[in-house]
Amino acid sequence: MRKHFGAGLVGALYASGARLVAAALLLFATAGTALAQTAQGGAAPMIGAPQPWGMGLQASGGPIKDAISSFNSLVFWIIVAITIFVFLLLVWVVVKYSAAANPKPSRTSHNTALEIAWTVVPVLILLVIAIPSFRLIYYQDRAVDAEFTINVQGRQWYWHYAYPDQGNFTFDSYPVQDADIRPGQIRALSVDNPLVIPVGANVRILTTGQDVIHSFFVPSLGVQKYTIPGRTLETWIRADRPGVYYGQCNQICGVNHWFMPIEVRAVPREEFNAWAEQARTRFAQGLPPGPPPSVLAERQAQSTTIADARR
Ligand SMILES: [Cu+2]
Repeated sequence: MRKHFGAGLVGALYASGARLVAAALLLFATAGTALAQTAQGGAAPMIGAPQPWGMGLQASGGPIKDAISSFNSLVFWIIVAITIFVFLLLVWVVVKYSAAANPKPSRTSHNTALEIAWTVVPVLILLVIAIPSFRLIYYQDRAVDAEFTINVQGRQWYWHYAYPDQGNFTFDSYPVQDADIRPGQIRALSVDNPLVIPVGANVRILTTGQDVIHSFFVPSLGVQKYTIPGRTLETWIRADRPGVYYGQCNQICGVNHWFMPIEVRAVPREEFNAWAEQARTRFAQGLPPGPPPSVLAERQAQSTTIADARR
């Protein structure tokens, strides 16, 4: 009976210890990548995009992502501390309570103080995680002092954007086809009509879906919001550095799901005003609500060909 108890305990500790050491190694590697990304930051326009072999979070282009990154660091260091603690505990148990070192195990079956501690300490750790976590959720939830609003509508399979405060022009956004990619553009992320915002402005984003659930996701700006038919959800973005921030619909929404990359260009105020002025004229006629079925069929055929070529 006593023997079983000891073997079970050591076995369980060993299994969780091995898992945690593996997790710790992965997390150290992640932290290294994040530090390297921070070191690369400079005055040049930022490119918020995935990188080959990137393991950490994407670099931050604004305050929401800053908050996400710092919350991520908090949880990371808590995990590191727990991992080290469990590992040391494991070593201590193995060395001190092996059959050779401890031939006559104690008959202790419980220890009230210890049991209170291992209940209360995890609760405290969870509180330390939960409080900033909820704060972050509410921070992302509503735009405070938003300068203007952009309506984002997910459609099968493209994005439809509207700028109600700049003359209510609307436009559609499609990915640049592989054959048309120019230097500086990124395959499957660059689009024909990017979303343009002024640097430093709080921009309210209202999302809705036309057909199925899509998701507006731009990691470097720390935004992800579902676009749900019949519902309007709110969130906001702010880019503190000029640059190009890429994202995608990250809700599997149908066969042409990949047709929904997002490109956000954060530009100086004057440039934004000039763009809005020009966009008002350019999109004044109002684009048709979506491409005609023939174009859709053609695009679907193209994407199938591309998918075949990749196989
Ligand atoms: Cu989608």
